[in-house]
Amino acid sequence: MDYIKEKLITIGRPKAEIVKKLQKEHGDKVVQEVTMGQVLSGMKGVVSLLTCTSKLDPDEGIRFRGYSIPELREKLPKLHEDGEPLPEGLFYLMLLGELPTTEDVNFISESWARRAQNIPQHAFDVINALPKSAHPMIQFNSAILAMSTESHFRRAYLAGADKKDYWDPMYEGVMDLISRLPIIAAYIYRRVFYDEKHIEMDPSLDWAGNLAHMMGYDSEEVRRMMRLYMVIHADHEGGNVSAHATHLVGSALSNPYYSFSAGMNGLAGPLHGMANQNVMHWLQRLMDELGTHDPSTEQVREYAKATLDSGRVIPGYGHAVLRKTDPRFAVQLDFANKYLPEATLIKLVKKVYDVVPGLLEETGKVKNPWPNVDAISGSLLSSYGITEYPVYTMLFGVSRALGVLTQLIWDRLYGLPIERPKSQNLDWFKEKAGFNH
Ligand code: AMX
Repeated sequence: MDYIKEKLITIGRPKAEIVKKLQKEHGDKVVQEVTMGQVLSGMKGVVSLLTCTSKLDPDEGIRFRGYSIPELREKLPKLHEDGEPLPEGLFYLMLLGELPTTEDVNFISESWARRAQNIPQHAFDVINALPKSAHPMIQFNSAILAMSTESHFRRAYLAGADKKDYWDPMYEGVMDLISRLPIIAAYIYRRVFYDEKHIEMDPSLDWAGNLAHMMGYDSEEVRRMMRLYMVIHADHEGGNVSAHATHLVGSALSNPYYSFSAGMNGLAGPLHGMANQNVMHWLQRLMDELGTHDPSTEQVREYAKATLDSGRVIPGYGHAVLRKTDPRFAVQLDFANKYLPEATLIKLVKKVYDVVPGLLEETGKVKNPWPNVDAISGSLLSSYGITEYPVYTMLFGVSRALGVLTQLIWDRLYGLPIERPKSQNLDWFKEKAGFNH
């Protein structure tokens, strides 16, 4: 057993005992009252999940095991003094709840580089069987499902593993799956946009650096941006669609490939991860229709207003939980101000930021008029030359694996049961409301 697994089980067993105790001895404690409005608005604010990897505050934004993004940028190991933290370090933090050393990060980097070597050929065959015009998320998810033939978890379950040991094959599967996602994503990218001219992985590189390398970007600048991108998209508490779907499917003891694939189907929705691609289409159409890359603030306002008047959402703005500017937006803006002060798209993003919150507030119905992570992430990628918008959600997905799959290991450590909330029909809700029509 490697030392990370040793640590995990040492930390995990007592916590699993606490979860059991809470269930058994405090099971009848009322934790919250739930209103009809909450249920009918998609369970907003209803506490119904146990998630330890990260926590989202409406005003402050995300904290990963207690650390904000600015703190992570300071405290997690980096390759260079002025670099960005390595996602391997964030994975370690989310898994074990403590900050990693450089040696810990190197251990994970090497483990992922080794595990990434064994992708079954049929995962690539499945991708190749799809038309190149199929959205990258279709290709990505098909490959993820195809790789479930390799599932340690499935094999261990069929072999009759003890329930309290399920976390172990889950850990093995999660490590394999995370290690392979950059290869799969880069393969799809080069297949669709670079005439199938694939680039081999470089085992000496870190996980995110390798992704940039295999996509065809070898400058230290792009690698730095990719590390930031992979860190900030990694997790957003347990109730968002991709995290919740992964957890829900995992609760049926589905293997990590099935579970993560479910999460990725959710990420592909326009109100969730696909928003990053849609922001770019929205900005591109704005520039095309106005015939300029440098529109006036008034022109941007009119364009945004026309979007709202036609009954569409402005992508990249609003959030189901956040009530302030997303710190993931703020950190990317900070990064862009430092490294890309003259980038046309970043200037446009700032103009949109100047006018859209006010317009959304004027509607009187939008609960959060501020930008989310997707309002700028595509402009950052595009400014570094990664201009193919359809791959943006897939890159989000590669990063999201870090958080949701770490939580899946913890779900099995805690021995969480199958998830089964109660549903009711309309008559039940009408009766509760005393609604007699
Ligand atoms: N533009 C226009 N209208 C918006 C809006 C936006 N950006 N954000 C919210 N609204 C509207 C809603 O559509 C809803 O309208 P309705 O009452 O007519 O149905 C009303 O405002 C109230 O919605 P809400 O309670 O403020 O938001 P929500 O929790 O229901 O939805 C979200 C949250 C993110 C889906 C929504 O803000 C949205 O559609 N934003 C644009 C898409 C986007 O950027 N998604 C990415 C989110 C981050 C992520 O997951 N990656």
